[in-house]
Amino acid sequence: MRARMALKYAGIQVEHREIELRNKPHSMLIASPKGTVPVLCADGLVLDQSLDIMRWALDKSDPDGWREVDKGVSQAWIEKNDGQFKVLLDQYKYPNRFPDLSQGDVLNSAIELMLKPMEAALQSSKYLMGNKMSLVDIAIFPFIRQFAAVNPEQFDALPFSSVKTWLNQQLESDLFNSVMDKHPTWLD
Ligand SMILES: N[C@@H](CCC(=O)N[C@@H](CS)C(=O)NCC(=O)O)C(=O)O
Repeated sequence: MRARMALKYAGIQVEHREIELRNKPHSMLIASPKGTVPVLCADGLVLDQSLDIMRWALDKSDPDGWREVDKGVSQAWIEKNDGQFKVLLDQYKYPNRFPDLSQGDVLNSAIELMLKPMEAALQSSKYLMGNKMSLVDIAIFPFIRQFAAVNPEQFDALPFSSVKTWLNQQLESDLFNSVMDKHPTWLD
């Protein structure tokens, strides 16, 4: 989702090949044996990390200055999201895979790690890195969207009104909605 959003924002046209994860096309695995999505083939490169695709797109065009933020702080947010928070998100999404973990503990860890710091940042500015949207908001938003969707009632009951406002603003944005269209499945 975040790779699609960055490509769209940068105005980059791609040939979009939607694939089925259960039936990965040979051409995809030839390009990227890692077998995860997204994969971007462009400029003679194969980029198979969504963050790399985002950065590649913004190197081409960054009309609203999504990368004009403090590098250390933005990197710290993204590393925390893609690292520890992603682990908690999977534990929260797939409790059957983690029978030894308590869902309450997982939720509390996610709150302490991510939601509380996000709420603090978003109480003082509209976006995570200040009053302008940045790469950090787009990189993190799909993960918070997934987190909220696991148990919407539980998420709604959390005392993080600024995070909810930020999430809703992203969900209602033209950019997000413009990348949500369905594509036919690519067959080699
Ligand atoms: N760090 C990678 C993670 C990519 C990833 O794990 N993608 C999942 C889907 S969200 C996937 O393709 N899994 C392979 C599979 O389920 O077979 C990125 O951000 O691009």
